[in-house]
Amino acid sequence: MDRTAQLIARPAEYTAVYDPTTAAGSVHLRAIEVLDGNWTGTSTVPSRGLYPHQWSWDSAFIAIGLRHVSPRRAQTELETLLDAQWGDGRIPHIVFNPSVPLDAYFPSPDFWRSSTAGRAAGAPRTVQTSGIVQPPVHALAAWLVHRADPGLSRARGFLARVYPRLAAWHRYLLHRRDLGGGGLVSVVHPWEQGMDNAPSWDAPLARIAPAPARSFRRADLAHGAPEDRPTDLDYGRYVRLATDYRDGEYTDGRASFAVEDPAFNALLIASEHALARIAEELGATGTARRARAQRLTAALVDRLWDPAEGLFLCRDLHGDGLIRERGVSGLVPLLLPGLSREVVSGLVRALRGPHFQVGSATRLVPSHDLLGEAFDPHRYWRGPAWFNTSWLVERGLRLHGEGAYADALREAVLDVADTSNFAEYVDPYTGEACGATGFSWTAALTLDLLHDTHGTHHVPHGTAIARDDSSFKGGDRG
Ligand code: 9WN
Repeated sequence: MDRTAQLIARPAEYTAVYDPTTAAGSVHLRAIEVLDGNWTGTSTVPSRGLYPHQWSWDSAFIAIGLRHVSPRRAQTELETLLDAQWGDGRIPHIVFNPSVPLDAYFPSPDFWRSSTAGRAAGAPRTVQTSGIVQPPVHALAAWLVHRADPGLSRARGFLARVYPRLAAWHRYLLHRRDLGGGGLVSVVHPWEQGMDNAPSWDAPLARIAPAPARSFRRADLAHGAPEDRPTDLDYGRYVRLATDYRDGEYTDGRASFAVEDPAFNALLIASEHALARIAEELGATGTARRARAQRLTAALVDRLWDPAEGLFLCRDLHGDGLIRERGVSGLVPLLLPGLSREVVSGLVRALRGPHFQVGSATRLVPSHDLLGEAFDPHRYWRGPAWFNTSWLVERGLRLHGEGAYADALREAVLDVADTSNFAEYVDPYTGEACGATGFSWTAALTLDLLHDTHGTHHVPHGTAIARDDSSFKGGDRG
């Protein structure tokens, strides 16, 4: 749908389906209220204050939850994002809302200058975006959104319209971002991987000369405690990397920061499997895509698996190979089918072992090694637990037959989302809220877990459009 059509679309189409009398005060209803409050009419902001635009991987997670209460809105969420896709196939990490003041978020559109600096790469003329990307969760989200209401999806030609765009997105990543030549995709900025200040970036970032502090003004500190956010030095380096990329007209292949990350690549593989299903639904064959997903899985294990750790690690293309920091990113590949028994049991051991302590001392999956020097239970991606990563790990546990562990993690996610008021992230030991509350992907993934056909929680009668798809493992969450 084009932007004008979206703006004039009848709001009733986007109404969440629930029964407030049955569900008053419930976590389910409150999660829907968060998403309603963050909905702009064409997409959902991650958080009204801190992140007032549309973010790429946030929108994919949001659509995965929204599909249970408004499949139409979930489709629109993804369509709005895809309308901002660049000609070279990249999906930008932020799509800016022109009615939000420039100083509400940094870096703002006048920093990225997408429509001029990105012209050669095919940036859209009418909408302003950033020039970097985020993890490719979108094809997985599109497939799950389709499954929530196949009738509506077919009637609107949803998959037929998004498929070529998603295919171009994967092509961009596989052709322009295989900077190491080993088949995997590299990120060229920590914001691309989505776990901005993870300790894994410390070594590759240390080589980057920070932009002077006086050359930019952070907006995030107006909304969050400085000790829960990245440091000024981190920001100086983020700004330097983004400035250099922009000044090179967003041309790939020259980056001074280039890292192969396990979560980013695992999400690409999961999305490639989803694209195979989408192709089949559209009457084509998914064989080539499935074969590619298998090749990528082999490359992931070959390049990033550390058998001694029982964990995937990041690879620094300009440094000494594997970065020896244990992060949640290294656990995310558990969501993939086609892993050897050795890899699966290594990951489950790592999850429950001393470095992450899931099932014992921690409530959700910490973002970083509890025993690592850099661990900090409150500072953003250096220790706190985030709901999207726990959701991905829960999915992996279930896929690999670890139903009891998956159930326990699911229960914990639902409980902490509720008590933290849908926090952006939490102290992994106590579940204490950090960052923003009323955070969209926390609310959305809560809704998704509430609709899990395998778990013990059930949404109240009449509160949702639950769909079962018994044709593949994982019910409607497959
Ligand atoms: C930079 C929106 C985004 C998430 C990221 C999270 C944070 C942005 C920021 O917020 O990053 O993209 O300003 O810190 O790290 O994962 O997509 O929720």
